[in-house]
Amino acid sequence: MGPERPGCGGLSARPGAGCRPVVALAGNPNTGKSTLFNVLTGLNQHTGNWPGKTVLVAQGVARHRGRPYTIIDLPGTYSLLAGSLEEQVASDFLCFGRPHVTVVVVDATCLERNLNLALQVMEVTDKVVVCVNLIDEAERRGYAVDVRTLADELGVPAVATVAREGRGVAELLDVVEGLVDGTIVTRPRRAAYAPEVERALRRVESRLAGRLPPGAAVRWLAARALCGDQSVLCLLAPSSGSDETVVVSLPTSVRGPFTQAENVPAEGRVSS
Ligand SMILES: Nc1nc2c(ncn2[C@@H]2O[C@H](COP(=O)(O)OP(=O)(O)OP(=O)(O)O)[C@@H](O)[C@H]2O)c(=O)[nH]1
Ligand SMILES: [Mg+2]
Repeated sequence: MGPERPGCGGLSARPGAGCRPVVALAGNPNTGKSTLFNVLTGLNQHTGNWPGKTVLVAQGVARHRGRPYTIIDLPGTYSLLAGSLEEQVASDFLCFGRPHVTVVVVDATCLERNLNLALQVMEVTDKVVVCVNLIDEAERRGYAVDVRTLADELGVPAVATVAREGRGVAELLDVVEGLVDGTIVTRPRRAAYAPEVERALRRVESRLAGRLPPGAAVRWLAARALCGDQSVLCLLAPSSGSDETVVVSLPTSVRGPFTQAENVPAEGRVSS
């Protein structure tokens, strides 16, 4: 990992967290993450700046069936393809911090927009549960959300909640426990890319593999590199003595599946 890419920094999930499982709350802005966080932790939290950044991240402890969990309230983000500082922090934590479980909090009243992030998180990790929050608001508007079918379609558990009233939170924690213990096994639905994209991904993955900590989200980071994400491309910086140069680029026509971000350059040139 490059020095400017601290990953999870002081909020490291695995090292230093003892045996307490780490659970990240991710989601679009305003989906009820902090409300859920407060219910889970009983406001037993502290907030701190992301190392080297000005993004506030709250961290607290939840207990379920006598077992403690570290809960991380990530900043609201529409995408893991880092555009804003918040997106970068959330993406870095999920890619490098490797929480044991990621809860993607989605707004039941606008599922379609929210599921974009859920699908991206499912590219990074298979330890995912979708928390369909604001169910009360959806019901008030006459929407019925079929959480079971949603879970079947996504290949990961989905739980309906009303975080503001604590509804569904115990069930959510049961699922988190099952994911941590491995009694719940997911099969995240993942994007199938065109053959040329898959070939490019494999090529970048193999170059990234030896430069990342074990368990890092290599495929997702390779996708970010193909989108021209400089922070990932810098991980492919030349090893000393190497003068080999690799051009990582994709035609615009095949970059669509990866990103809708406007600030992603058309191609990234890296040395490796
Ligand atoms: N009706 C209803 N309102 C909720 C629910 N959960 C949260 N809210 C409300 O939704 C608003 C946003 O909640 P937050 O917890 O701040 O949302 P957030 O995801 O942390 O927002 P950001 O940190 O900006 O990304 C607040 O007014 C909450 O009271 C819910 O289940 N039902
Ligand atoms: Mg919040």
